[in-house]
Amino acid sequence: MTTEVLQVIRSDGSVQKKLEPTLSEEMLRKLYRTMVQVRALDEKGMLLQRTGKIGFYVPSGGQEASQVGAVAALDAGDWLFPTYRDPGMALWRGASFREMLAHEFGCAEDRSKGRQMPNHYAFREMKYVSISSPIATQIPQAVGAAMAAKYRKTKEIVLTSMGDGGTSEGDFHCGMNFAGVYKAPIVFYCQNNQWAISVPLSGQTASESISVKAKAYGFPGVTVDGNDVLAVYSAVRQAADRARAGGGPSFVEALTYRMGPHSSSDDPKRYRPAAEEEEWRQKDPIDRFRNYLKKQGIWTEAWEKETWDGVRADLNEATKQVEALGPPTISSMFDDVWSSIPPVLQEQKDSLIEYLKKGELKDLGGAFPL
Ligand SMILES: Cc1ncc(C[n+]2csc(CCOP(=O)(O)OP(=O)(O)O)c2C)c(N)n1
Ligand SMILES: [Mg+2]
Repeated sequence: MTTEVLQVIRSDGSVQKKLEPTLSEEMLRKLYRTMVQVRALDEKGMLLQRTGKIGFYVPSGGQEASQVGAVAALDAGDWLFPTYRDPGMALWRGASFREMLAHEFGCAEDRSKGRQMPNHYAFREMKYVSISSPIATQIPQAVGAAMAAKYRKTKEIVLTSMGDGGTSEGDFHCGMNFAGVYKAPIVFYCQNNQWAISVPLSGQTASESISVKAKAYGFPGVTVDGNDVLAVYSAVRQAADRARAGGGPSFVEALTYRMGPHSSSDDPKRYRPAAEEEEWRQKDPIDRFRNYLKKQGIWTEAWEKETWDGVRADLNEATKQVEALGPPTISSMFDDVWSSIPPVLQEQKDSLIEYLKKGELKDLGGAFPL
């Protein structure tokens, strides 16, 4: 038996009519623009890292449809427990490049004050919960948040995202089991990008698919073409509706590909065949959606140019602004842990400030040491 893969947009842009969601032209344009934003942010992020301006970057090119299609299917008040490869979920909900780059630089305007790893965004007002570095630890947290929403009868639901590698963690199985038993209003969303750093999918699981694992926990699982933004949208929408209606959890697996390296510290040429990368380049999610928009009569060459030019101009402007901000104050490392600072720490803070006043410690560079 093999798992069926849901697809709405065929590779030439034609559509499986009976599966096509009804979306406004404005929504379709926003989906495309956000996917372009993700791709452009990637270009900028890698460039900034390679020129030594930021220490580290996690690209997500190839997974634009997976990120954006999923978040677009939720209500604005639903909770997100994402991974480091989900910047598109924040962009969809209105994060600005300035906020995102401030975080990458770990600069004075970074909401995490340079204390988190780059790409570990957090946007409280968007219910985009701070990324957890240890993979899959966000899953039990997300189930807990879903249970809280259920007890409070808020009608909010939760989506937690994970990679294929994340599904081998104990936290994945623990979260899935608990959610199944207690009918938590949650969508488990796996972006199966075929690799967990250098470990291929075949080294991750002997199951016929990842979505089939949901069956063992007593709820439905589907696999979709993750490079097809409308297929992702439809599957997540269905899962979200079910959760909101009290039907409990669902699992959605999006088949996609990490087109770039795992991070700026990785070189995939050392472990994966160029032919495989080429094969997936042919399935580029932005090209696929563009073909669809062309067939719908929405896309024009002028709009394409305007979209890319606008996004790149925004990014360049945000980069300039953020570069001028400088790092957080050194003494800010004493903030936010205690509601009132204990005497022993106050003493250390005072003595550090005294030391800094002497001017011997001038420039820490502000760079992440990786
Ligand atoms: C518990 C834990 N083990 C190992 C790591 C190191 N690590 C970081 S990312 C990663 C691979 C994750 O792969 P996957 O879940 O498929 O997500 P992807 O990076 O492909 O999006 C590993 C092993 C970690 N961060 N946390
Ligand atoms: Mg992976």
